[in-house]
Parts: sequence; C-alpha cells; structure tokens
Amino acid sequence: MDKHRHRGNSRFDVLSRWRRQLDGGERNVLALNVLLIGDRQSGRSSVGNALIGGYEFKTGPDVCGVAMTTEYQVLSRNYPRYFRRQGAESDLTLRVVDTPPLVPHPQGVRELCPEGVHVIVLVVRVDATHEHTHLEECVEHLFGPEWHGHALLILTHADHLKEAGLQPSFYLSQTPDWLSSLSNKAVGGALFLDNSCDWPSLRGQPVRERVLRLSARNHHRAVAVRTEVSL
Ligand SMILES: Nc1nc2c(ncn2[C@@H]2O[C@H](COP(=O)(O)OP(=O)(O)OP(=O)(O)O)[C@@H](O)[C@H]2O)c(=O)[nH]1
Ligand SMILES: [Mg+2]
Repeated sequence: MDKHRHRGNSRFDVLSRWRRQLDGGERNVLALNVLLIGDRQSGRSSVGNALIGGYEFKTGPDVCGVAMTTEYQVLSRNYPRYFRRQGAESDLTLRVVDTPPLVPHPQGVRELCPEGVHVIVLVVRVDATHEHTHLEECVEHLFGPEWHGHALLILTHADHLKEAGLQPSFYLSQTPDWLSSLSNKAVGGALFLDNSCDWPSLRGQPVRERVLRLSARNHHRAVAVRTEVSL
C-alpha cells in the first residue's frame, strides 16, 4: 500500500483541495467537510446556520417528538479571502452536513462526503446533559478512534448558563462522565454557543475559526467513515 495513503487520503487528495480561481487574481480555496452530530433538539441545525452565516438550515421545536431535521442536508458557503497560507490569500469553503438525530448512517455520510470529513462537530445542549446521548458510541461507530483528532464539542443554549450565573469552567467541572469524556477526547476542545442572539454570521465566527484551526492541526486531512471491511 502507498505509505502516503491514509484512509482514503493521499497527498494528491490534500493538494487537490487547493485549487486556483481566476476571478480578478489567483487565490487558493480550502474546502472542508463539516459533519454535525447530536441528539434531537440539541441545536445542530442552528450550529449549521452559524457555520454558514445564514438561516437556510430549518430550525425549530420538535413536533410530537419528531425532529425538525429528518434527512441529511448539505449546504456550502464560501468565505472569500478568509485566511493566508504560505503568503497567499485563501478562500474557505465550508460544506456543512446536517443530520437526523444521532446514529447517522455510515453509508449516508460516505455518500455525502466520499473524501471524508475534516471536522466532526458534536452538538450538546448545556441544559440536557442529564440525558446520556451515547454520542461517543455513535461517533466511534462511524469513524473509529480517529474521531478524537477531528472532533469539536459545541455546547449550545449557553444563554441558559448565563441566566443561571454559571461560568463555563465551573459547568465543565460538574458535567456527567459521558460529557467529560467527550470534552476530554475531542481535540478541538469545547466551545459554548448562544444561538439565541446576534446574526448567524457573527456568532458563527468563533466556530469557523475553531473549525479551521482544528483542520489545520490535521494538515487538512479528512477522516473517512469506516466501511464494513475497516471495522
Ligand atoms: N435559547 C436558545 N435556543 C436555541 C439555541 N440553539 C437552538 N435553539 C433553539 O432550539 C430549538 C432547536 O434548535 P435546532 O437548531 O432546530 O436543533 P436541532 O438539533 O437541529 O433539532 P432537530 O433537528 O429537531 O433534532 C430551536 O427552536 C432553536 O431556535 C440556543 O443556543 N439558545
Ligand atoms: Mg435540525
């Protein structure tokens, strides 16, 4: 096997994500696949909207226990001249994949992201941590232990924390074992998000920055969804 290949990635794949554009000057484009995973009503679609800086992902309360999001949805957003790399300006294109609650089907994710996922966003509500969501088992099933290096934990409904006068650091020190485990294993760390305020483009800024930083840490290598053979 080619020693540079790693779960569907090769140097060629990595380089091919950097392409040239000719719209008044050449610049690079980095395209990242971002997968949202979380329990019903965790705030996944709202996090998706923050990432794309819009309202295209449908959000709202569940109806009679049925999630608002029942099918996969992919939305892309290009951020022109978002960062500099090796002295050149680069666009950032985020391909955000919203999923039905928990247990996304490996085949579904593979079809939407055949080249793999760069960043896995685990979405948990700060006020729903008493419900053990088995999020870790779910992400481990999809990606194997490699998920750690690609995961970012987003704790939504941070406004409820503010209202209760709780500091994020105190909150994290008091979380149940399943959430501490997620937060310790996710290399991208934990980020608190209040989706009830500001424009999505504004509140999405720190999320996009974390996504980019985490992906850069992995040299923009994607993690592939496990197949039956790799299990
Ligand atoms: N107060 C507050 N409400 C939020 C926050 N994030 C999401 N919501 C609301 O919570 C509800 C669920 O948010 P969604 O983003 O639709 O959650 P979801 O996980 O995609 O939901 P399903 O697709 O039904 O599983 C919506 O009414 C949102 O407006 C937040 O940070 N604070
Ligand atoms: Mg949704």
